[in-house]
Amino acid sequence: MKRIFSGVQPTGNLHLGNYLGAIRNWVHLQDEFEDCLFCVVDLHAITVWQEPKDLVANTREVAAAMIAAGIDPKRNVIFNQSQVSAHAELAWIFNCVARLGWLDRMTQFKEKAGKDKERASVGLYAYPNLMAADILAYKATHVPVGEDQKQHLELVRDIAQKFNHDYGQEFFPQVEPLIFGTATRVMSLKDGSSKMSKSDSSDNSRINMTDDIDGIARKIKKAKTDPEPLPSEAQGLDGRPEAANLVGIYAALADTDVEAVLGEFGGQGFGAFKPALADLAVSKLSPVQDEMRRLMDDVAHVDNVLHAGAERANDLAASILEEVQDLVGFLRP
Ligand code: AQP
Repeated sequence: MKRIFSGVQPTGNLHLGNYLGAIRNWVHLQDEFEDCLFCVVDLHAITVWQEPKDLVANTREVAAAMIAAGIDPKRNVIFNQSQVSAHAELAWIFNCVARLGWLDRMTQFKEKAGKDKERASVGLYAYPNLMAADILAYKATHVPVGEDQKQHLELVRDIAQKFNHDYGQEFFPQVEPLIFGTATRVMSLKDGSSKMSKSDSSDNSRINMTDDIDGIARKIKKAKTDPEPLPSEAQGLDGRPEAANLVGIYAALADTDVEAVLGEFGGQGFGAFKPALADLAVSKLSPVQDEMRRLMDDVAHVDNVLHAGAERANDLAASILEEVQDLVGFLRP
């Protein structure tokens, strides 16, 4: 059986990278896979400090974005992680399966902890173990993610393999990452070498899903570029990260590829390309944003979706967790 699991952290500033690299792809997957769980991963969010009232609002915002983008809550399970205790329970078991050396190699921890890793939370360090629990609590087989999560998924496979080996049973499946689309890594509008990120201190580095039309146009206009016109072939983007990023964003929004975009805009400068990109971004994002705003005004509906989703997720995870507890040797009622 094929089952999809994926998640987004409710850490505020949901951005175009989250939309193009994750949420929008999930909309397509719901037609391909019968069994999809999409999770607002609030347990992951608190690995760095979150103001409690912001966390609640951001949890609803991510759920609203999923629904507004076209993920059907009736056909899929949409829920927030903390409502399903199996995630935390299985994560503890995986804390005891994963090895320190494996976590030491995780580049995301190094990036997020920065120079002062002594002050990072233990949760941030153990984040990939919780991610393994998110996926394996449902024995999910496929996980759509952006490029940045590839290393964590390899660790999920290692944890599953070691658990199966230690407890002598092919219990957990080997998870396959699904990395697809033209926007697997949307970069910062201010620096083409770092990824567009919720936590970037510069708001101009990203297009937020809550930005209005003027904000989107202004940020694209101010985006860093170089003085050369756009090339006619993709190869000509080598060594031009900011140009490559804007062309990639255009291609993803237009549902086409980089070659087709360069076929249209090759030879033209950014003075012509940026307004076209801004118009495209506004026309593609506005309907989703309008629906997001409508949903954010209907908090009861969003909460009901998350609650109903959590009940279904709990049903799916409970029997898997019981089997794990039996394998590990935990006495249970
Ligand atoms: N820039 C990006 N381009 C493409 N995909 C991206 N994703 C994140 N950034 C980009 C994908 O979005 C999904 C949810 O990500 P997350 O909420 O777990 O956040 P993150 O990967 O830690 O990155 P963020 O959103 O920028 O947050 P911070 O600033 O905290 O690092 C994932 O599938 C991810 O691949």
